[in-house]
Amino acid sequence: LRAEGISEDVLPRRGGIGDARPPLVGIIMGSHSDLPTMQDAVEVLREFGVPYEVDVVSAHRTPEKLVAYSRSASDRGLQVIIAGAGGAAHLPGMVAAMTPLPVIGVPIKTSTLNGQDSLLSIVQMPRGVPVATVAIGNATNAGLLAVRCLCASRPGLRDKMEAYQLNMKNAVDDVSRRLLE
Ligand code: RP5
Repeated sequence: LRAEGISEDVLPRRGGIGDARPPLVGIIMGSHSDLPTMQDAVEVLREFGVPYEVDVVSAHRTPEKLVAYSRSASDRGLQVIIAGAGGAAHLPGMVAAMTPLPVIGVPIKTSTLNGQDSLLSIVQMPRGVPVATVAIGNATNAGLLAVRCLCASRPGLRDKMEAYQLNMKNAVDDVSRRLLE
C-alpha cells in the first residue's frame, strides 16, 4: 500500500471524538484516490465533534459491499451519508436507492472533464430518489450539510453551527474593515 502512496492506517476508519460512540455520519468514496478531496468533510465533522466513519465503497469495483453498506447504514445508527465519486459517479445515487437516510453527493474533480462528468452523474437523479449534491470538489459543504441535518434534533450542535456562521461573518467583516483603514 505504501508503495502506491496509500497510508495503511487511513481507510476504513472511525473518528470524531475519541470515544466509542457509534458513528452518525458515514463518509464513503469510490476510490482511495478520492480521499484528498473527501478529507475536507472529515475535518468538518472533527471540528463539530460529530462521530463518523470513513471507507471506500465503489459502485463498480465493490458492488456487493455497496449493497451491504447501504442496506445496513440506518440499522447501524448512521443518520447521514456523504458519498463522493468521480467520472461515472454512480455511488451516491445507488446508495440513495437503498437507504432511507439523506445522502449528500460530492462530485470529484476529474482530470479529463474537470468533474463536470461527476457533477452531472450525481445531480441528475430521477424523481423520488434524492441526492443533495454539492459543488465539484466541495466536501467541506458536504460536511457542513451533514451537520445541519443533525442540528435539527441537537441543540448543542445547532449552537456550534450558529457560532461557525458568526465566525465566518466576523472574518469577512474584519477583512472589509482592514481594507477600508
Ligand atoms: C470513481 O472513479 C472514483 O470515485 C474515482 O473518483 C474515479 C477514479 O478512480 P481511480 O481509478 O483513481 O481508483 O469510481
